[in-house]
Amino acid sequence: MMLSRRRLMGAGIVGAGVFGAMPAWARGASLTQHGGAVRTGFDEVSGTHIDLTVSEGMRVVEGRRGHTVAVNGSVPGPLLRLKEGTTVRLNVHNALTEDTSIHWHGLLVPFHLDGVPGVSFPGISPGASFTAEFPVRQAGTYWWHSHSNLQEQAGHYGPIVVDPIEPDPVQADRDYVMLLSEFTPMHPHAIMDKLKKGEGYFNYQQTSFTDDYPLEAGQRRMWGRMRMMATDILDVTGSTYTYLANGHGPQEGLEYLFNPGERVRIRVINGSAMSFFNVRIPGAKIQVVAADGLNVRPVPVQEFQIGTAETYDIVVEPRGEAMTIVAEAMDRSGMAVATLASRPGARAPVPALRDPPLLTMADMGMNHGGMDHGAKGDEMDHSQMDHSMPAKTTAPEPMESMDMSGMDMRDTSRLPPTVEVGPGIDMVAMNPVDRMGDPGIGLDTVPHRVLTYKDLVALKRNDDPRTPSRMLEIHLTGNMERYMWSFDGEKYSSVTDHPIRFAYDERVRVKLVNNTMMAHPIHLHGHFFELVNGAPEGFQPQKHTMIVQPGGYAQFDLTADEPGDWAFHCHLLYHMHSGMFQVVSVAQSGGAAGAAG
Ligand SMILES: [Cu+2]
Repeated sequence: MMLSRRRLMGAGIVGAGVFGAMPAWARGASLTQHGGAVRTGFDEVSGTHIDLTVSEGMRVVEGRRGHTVAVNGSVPGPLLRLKEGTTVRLNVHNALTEDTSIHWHGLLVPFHLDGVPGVSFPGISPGASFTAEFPVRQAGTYWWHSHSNLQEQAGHYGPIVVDPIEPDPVQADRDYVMLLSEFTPMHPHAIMDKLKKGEGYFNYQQTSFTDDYPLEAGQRRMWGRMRMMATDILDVTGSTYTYLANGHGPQEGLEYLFNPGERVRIRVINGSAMSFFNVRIPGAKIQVVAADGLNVRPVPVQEFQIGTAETYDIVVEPRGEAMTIVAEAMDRSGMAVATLASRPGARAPVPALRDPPLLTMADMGMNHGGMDHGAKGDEMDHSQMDHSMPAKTTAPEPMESMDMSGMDMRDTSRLPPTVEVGPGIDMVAMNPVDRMGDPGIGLDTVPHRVLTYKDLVALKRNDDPRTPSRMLEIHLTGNMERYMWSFDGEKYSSVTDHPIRFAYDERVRVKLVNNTMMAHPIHLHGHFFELVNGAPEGFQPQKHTMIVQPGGYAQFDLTADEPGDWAFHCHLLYHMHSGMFQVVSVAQSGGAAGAAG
């Protein structure tokens, strides 16, 4: 049965009555002045000439009201539906009272159209417009978002789907987008201030004398001595965030319709500012068919973690009347929810949040011999906690038997000379290991199959068979207490930058060493890189964003064949804003590097 994708993409939008009126945003006016409300969910815009208007307004999510930045009057903004092989002209109009920008996340574009103020263009002034016209060179699932200030947190983002020229290897009867994000009534700058003032401000799961975490006295003393917290999983949590699926809170009933026996494709996009999600559909088998827009050999899993800015396409064959899609925040402080429904209004049970995970020795970069992942049962009595699954084990690796006295988490002599040692570094991973096979924080002991980067294999052979000619090692560094984040100890500022330089068409292996205890989703603009994940030669999966697990390292191979200056940064918004950002400068063919500085 051929179904209208346009209609289906918008399924689940509430308050559809608003669509009829000519909204204020269509005239480029501020929603605030007109007293208009920002709509939830998105329309679709397609064709070769597309207009996007950025404006502000108020938005209510599950009874909580907040200032928001909307595009074409909705949060998320409209789905850009593009066609591979066409040339698209995107006009961005700024109806805000401050500068704005749009970055086309994952799309291969000339660098001056990439939408990063201060790197590739000056930004779009209030009242001004910017046009990006470029050939669409790829197919797949991507997204767009502001790269100005902290606008992304306030709602300035939306999905991109590019239809392929050639027949799609992924066959499905239904094709949906599930864009994950967060809502907070708090102003993004207020969040930034709170993060600067006190570590763990949003962490309501801190360890204390009266908690019931499975930590023993010795372990508690160890964490205390290091002035670190085993529950420091996400910086901003469900204490202020409502987690959203296509702009809908978990009570707001986003649903995707299906007929029994159909194959349903869901394009899962993590368009959040600060959240990692664990996605599962209890009772369903999930096949991961694409990562960051590019096809992979289908991987059957029951759960996967999606870092901020990553995308995964999945295929499911839902059974029964309804199935719940759960996107649980990595720290399990909340979830986004949607339903696969065989008829409107059909619902399946929503599982309770699982126990909050704890960081482990591996997350501190302390790899010790004989560490046996997943072998330790959790015999603690968690009767105080809300259990969704019996015998769930989120217990940390046993530490009580270890002699902690020889461990110095701040031994900066372990860092290479390329790292600038200063107050911006409060931790050094002692023995970082390749954590490509890691399913992500809190998922190493779940009793079902979870995706890891090692499962990903490109569907098509990669273009560039060359062995990298050099290795570039970059350290992810930070000071949690001061909320400072950096690459190689150097907080980014436009005044002091010296970009990472690549020769044109150079093939480089980049090793990212994470000296912090947080997972960072690192994004390179303008390119795809190949994960060094042990995939068969020529079939390393290509991505634009890669999670580097805490205390570990991850590697990618890059062919630097897109000349110009490109942003390279952690995609956690407040990490980027606090300095975990750098410019990558790729030289013109046969010329000097593009950067001026
Ligand atoms: Cu980060």
